[in-house]
Amino acid sequence: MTNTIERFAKQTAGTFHQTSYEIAREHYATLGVNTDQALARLDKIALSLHCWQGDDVGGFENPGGELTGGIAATGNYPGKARNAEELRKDLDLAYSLLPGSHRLNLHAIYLESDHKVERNAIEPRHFTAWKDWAKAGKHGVDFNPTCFSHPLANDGFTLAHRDPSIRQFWIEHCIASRKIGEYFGQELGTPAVTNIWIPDGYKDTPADRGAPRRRLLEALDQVLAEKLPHNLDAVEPKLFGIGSESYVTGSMEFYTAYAVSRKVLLTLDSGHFHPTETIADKISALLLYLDQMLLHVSRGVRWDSDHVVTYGDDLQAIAQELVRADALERVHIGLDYFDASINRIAAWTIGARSTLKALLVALLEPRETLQQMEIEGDFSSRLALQEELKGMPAQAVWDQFCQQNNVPVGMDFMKVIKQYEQTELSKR
Ligand code: RNT
Ligand code: ZN
Repeated sequence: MTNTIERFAKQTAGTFHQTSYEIAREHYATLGVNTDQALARLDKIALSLHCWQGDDVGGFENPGGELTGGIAATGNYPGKARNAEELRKDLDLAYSLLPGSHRLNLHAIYLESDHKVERNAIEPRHFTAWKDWAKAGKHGVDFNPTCFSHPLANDGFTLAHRDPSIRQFWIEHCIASRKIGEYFGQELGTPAVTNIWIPDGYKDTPADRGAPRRRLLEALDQVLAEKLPHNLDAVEPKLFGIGSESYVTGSMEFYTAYAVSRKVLLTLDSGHFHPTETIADKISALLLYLDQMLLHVSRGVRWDSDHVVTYGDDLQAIAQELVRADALERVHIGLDYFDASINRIAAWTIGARSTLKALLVALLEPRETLQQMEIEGDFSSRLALQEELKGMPAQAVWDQFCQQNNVPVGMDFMKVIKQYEQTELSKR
């Protein structure tokens, strides 16, 4: 396998010529699209890379502990990060293969401490190494309380638990997490988005759907009571999880109304809806009522399976909506998937590069022309142009973006990853 990629990379190395970009630029110019402007805009977009792809959502609080909460990473590809140092090293490699400057999305269980720290007692000092690393690499950091993989989450409820003491524990954990978000926001000079996702729900038909929702509402109000200027709060709805197929307390309707009434961010995870339901069309509607949003870009295959994001229709539609709705300033873009069956650094890199490419293609749309056709009622031309655009030389513009950012062009990034596999991952 390694030989194939080495041979392939050798053959393709340097096949990108500046002239390809120049031709593409001219081609786009005939449609009134300025490719240089699109690249300049793309350069400003920071994706939030999810730390949990690097170790199958394990974290370092309880090494070897079970992943619970109705989510699952399948596969046993060798070389996963076993500690924070290894994870940061792997992340450094992934970032070096991405054009542009990007953020890190950290979960509470990735804390560093030489003794066990209860989740409701986590503090910024458990994250100083992450802060130093982020500062050095100029990464903004986003944060998440971890309301799963814990004995007090074992019966399937956390913030909506009927037992007040268990509920209190998770309220305290979420408050502590927000303070860590605030710490990162302040230290790094860019606000952290702290996203609350809880697994709470029932496997089978509940007798009372309302009571847990009321408890969740009251718990969230307690969690969010204190204003933290460098922290942005987000809440993430879900339709179902493994073991919560019939009822999830934090549903789309629950959190949409919550986010609108409490003026917090709503998180849309592309895997959290009915299998054929996509999130692109939700963005422009919700942005009429919300100041900002968070996306968890993921890929469900038949269920919320968290496959690596690929350059498909769903991803393109999300990117188009962000650009067409002029929403890039208001929507934070995070990735959320965990595939343990392939090289984990490749998983990050492939998903992030595809997301950036989708954003680029959206930025290369002759938006005003298409909208003008629509205004004039010329839907035939709108359709014709939409189809024409699919064959435009976007790949040459993407290659140019990689080249001008000094990151590998084309498949060359896989060669770097394969090398790292030999020198680093194979030793783990
Ligand atoms: C679970 C949610 C949530 C998690 C992460 C690990 O379905 O998507 O965002 O994936 O918190
Ligand atoms: Zn998510």
